[in-house]
Amino acid sequence: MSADLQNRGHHRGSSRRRFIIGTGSVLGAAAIGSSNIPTSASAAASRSSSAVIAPDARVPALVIGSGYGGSVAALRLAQAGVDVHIVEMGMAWDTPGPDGKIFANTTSPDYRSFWLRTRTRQPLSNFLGYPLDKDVPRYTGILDAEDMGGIIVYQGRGVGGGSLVNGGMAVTPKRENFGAVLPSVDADEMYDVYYPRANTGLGVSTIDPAWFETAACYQYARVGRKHAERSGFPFLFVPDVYDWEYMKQEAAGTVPRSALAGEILYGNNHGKKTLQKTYLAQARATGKVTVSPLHRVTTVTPAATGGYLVGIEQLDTTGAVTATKTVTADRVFFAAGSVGTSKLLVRLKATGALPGLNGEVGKGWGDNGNVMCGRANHMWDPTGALQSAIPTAGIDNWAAGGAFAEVAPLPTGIETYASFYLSITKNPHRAHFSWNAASGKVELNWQTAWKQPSIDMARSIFDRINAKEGTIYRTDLFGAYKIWGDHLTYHPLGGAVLSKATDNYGRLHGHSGLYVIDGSLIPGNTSVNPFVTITALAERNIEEIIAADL
Ligand code: FAE
Repeated sequence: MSADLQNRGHHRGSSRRRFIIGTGSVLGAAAIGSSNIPTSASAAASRSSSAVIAPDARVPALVIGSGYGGSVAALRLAQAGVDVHIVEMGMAWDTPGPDGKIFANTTSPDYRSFWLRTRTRQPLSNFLGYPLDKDVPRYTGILDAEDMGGIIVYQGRGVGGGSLVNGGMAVTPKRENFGAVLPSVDADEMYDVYYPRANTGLGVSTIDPAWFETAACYQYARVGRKHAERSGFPFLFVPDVYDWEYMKQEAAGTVPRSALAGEILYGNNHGKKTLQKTYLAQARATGKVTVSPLHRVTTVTPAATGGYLVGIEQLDTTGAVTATKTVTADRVFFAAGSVGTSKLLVRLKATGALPGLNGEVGKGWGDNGNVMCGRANHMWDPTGALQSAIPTAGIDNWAAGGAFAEVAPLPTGIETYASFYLSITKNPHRAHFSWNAASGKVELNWQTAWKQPSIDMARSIFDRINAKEGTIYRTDLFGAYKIWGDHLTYHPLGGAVLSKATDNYGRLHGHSGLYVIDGSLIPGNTSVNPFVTITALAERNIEEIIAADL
């Protein structure tokens, strides 16, 4: 064995020991967390500033879900003078837990971290051969790892939807790719008006390039750039909604750390401009928007008196139903996310609650081609013990190889010598949702083998980098000897595709006054991270709906 390799082995060994010690404290933290759930189950939720919906309310506009689509709809309707009520199945996330923080850290998941699970289902399930998942108390936590049979779909739960848990990477697709993303939409309009409007509304900006060059917390991204460029791949800065000035202060030690404390998957306590701080704050400021957290829509059906009867379950923080309500809404906006909206619509059509919906409902679902992998670097290429949880860089091989890869952090707090990537790929497979009357559930026909094209496309980048650098894939992040994180997606898209299940502005066919305004409109792929496109499309559609329908 060469001296280098021996050194490397020694380093890995000590890393491993430190990591295990770290994991011990993580387990400890989880145990403390479990005994510290607020004793009154709904205490945290009920302290929300929201006035929950009355059991017999009648509202002009009801929005199901408070993610990107729902927040845009609520703000623009309110600005047009319409009273809006948002029904959100997750918590308000506006009240600190016993540790004084609203959100749990990525390295120490606790009761706040997962939606109604008794064991964590972490996207990176293993490290150095050791499984990382652990028991947690069942709670209406922030991240849902929804098992759709063949694929785990990660989604945010709470007021703010996916903006609560995502990396904030705010990417506008390249214009030449837009025709494949939303074929029925006028690209000029999107790039001249709605993408700029969405970027402004979301508070998108790019890292200061000079700071990037010197910040210790982006050593991992600089290593990612070096490897990409040495293999001839275009490298680009990716905009984000994180407050970069705040991050500089985190690095300087003058404010509490959030991105630099590894906060991301289970929420950021500072710094990230979630929808709570942007669209939803503006919406509430109109005085015309109210929100019911821990309220889940179960049915929508035409009301005899006009409009729609909306069945709602009120939940406590164990997930138990504490009340049921039936309210009436003149118009209903489905913004429950790709999976949430698709599941509702497929069930409502199949059970006869909304018989007029067409046969396109539930179709055209894709995973945005998500696949993850890690690479093991040489010991002269450390990626840094301190890693900002907010990614800021990407490798673009879309045109040549069908892959766009985020250079992602591994914020473990120790030097791992690992480079980690989430690739978005041009995966051609599309699944559909269908109603299983026997189980009373909506199912997705995704097949695990459908990830192979994504792996092949991601390899168009990483095989080349590994060959050039003389490095190998990590095999310890997703199980024992498993290279690819091909069991999941962060980017569910489709299920109520624009111009198919709806008209070209999201009006559902078959029932007037019902709209889809979230990621389910987009047929499975955006070529980059999706929320800017979801937001821009929602801006476009709501403008037309307000002008023509209200
Ligand atoms: P979403 O934001 O999912 O909002 C739907 C809301 O509806 C949720 O709050 C649900 O709790 C709620 N809901 C569902 N069903 C019901 C019901 N029956 N009744 C009441 N409420 C309901 O939908 N995208 C990027 O562009 N950049 C990133 O860096 C990025 N990173 C990500 C990281 C992670 C870990 C995850 C999970 C996602 C990430 N995404 C990212 C994806 C992005 O968050 C996602 O595309 C959007 O949030 C989808 O927006 P929608 O409005 O469609």
